Amino acid sequence: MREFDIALIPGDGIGREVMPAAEAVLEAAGRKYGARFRCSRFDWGTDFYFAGGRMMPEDGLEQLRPHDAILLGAVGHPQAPDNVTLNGLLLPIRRGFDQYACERPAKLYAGVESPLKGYGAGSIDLVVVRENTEGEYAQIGGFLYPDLPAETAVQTSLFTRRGCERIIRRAFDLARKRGGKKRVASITKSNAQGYSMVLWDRVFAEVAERFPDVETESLLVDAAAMNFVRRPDSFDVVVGSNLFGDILSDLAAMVTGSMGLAPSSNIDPTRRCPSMFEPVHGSAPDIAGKGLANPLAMILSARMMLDHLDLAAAANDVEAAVSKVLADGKAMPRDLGGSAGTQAVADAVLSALEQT
Ligand code: GGG
Repeated sequence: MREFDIALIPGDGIGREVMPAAEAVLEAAGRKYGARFRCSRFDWGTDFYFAGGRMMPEDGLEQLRPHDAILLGAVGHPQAPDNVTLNGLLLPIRRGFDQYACERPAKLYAGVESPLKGYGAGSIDLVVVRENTEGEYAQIGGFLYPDLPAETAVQTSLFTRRGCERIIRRAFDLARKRGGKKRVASITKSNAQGYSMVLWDRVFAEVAERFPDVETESLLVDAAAMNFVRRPDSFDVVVGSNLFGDILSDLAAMVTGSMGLAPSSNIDPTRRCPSMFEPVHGSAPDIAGKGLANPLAMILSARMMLDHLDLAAAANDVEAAVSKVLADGKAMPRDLGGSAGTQAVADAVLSALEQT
């Protein structure tokens, strides 16, 4: 029996509703494949912030460090500034544990309709690889003359050769591993960002030379957004900076059906620190507390965690169970045009998992 210590941070809003679905799926997959997940729950997030002024304790990273992996639900609350919730929890974990590789797959499943005409099951299948520790999220800057007419904000992006090189290399490795189109698209804006993105482009060209078997293209981020709509089926691996990757992964989620299907990993490939897995979606306060949220993005994030923990067979079964539920269409979540609530969708996945 393989044993794993998993830290659960349900967080805010629907994060708390979709987390139990992932826990139940982990338990079921573990039973089937001889793995035990010892889950410890950390009730950090905006309630913790309202009570004590911090999104997580000062020693939060030290509490998380001994775990094999972290599952996170969502962060964000209408009564708390978004920069506080993000900078108080998610970003310190990503940076503190050097989780530099954020991978966000987007796949058009059978039973799910793309808002774009003419795309069938499997025709869109891409992964956005997002740099996760620097770039536009570096939080370097400040305010000058606050609340005066001359109020000024300065924000600096940070692009290092090491940071660009390691994420771009990861994207090429992934294109080889996926064994599909073997194509990497680099997202840039070097026409306007004449330093940071010029370095990015230069490093991309250098890394590409080491992967002659992988096809490449370089797209300005605006052209990439257009082409995600115009020819989404042409993409395989798409590598971008922290901000560009974040924006394009929402677009990728929507052209493959819904944000409710979009999982995400935050990986430290050296495995020195625990990696974190979370749905791309946020806390969705408009539907929170009503049992309506689609748990599939959370379940598919747990699937990515299983894969990271070298439980590939269990991960494949979870993906097969989700595919079956979507193809059957009997327990379709509301964001995909059905009427099934969180529990009904989770139950359907569990029952499909038993049958696979
Ligand atoms: N599922 C985690 C979550 O709540 N994400 C919302 C969010 O604002 N993420 C920002 C980011 O990934 O950059």
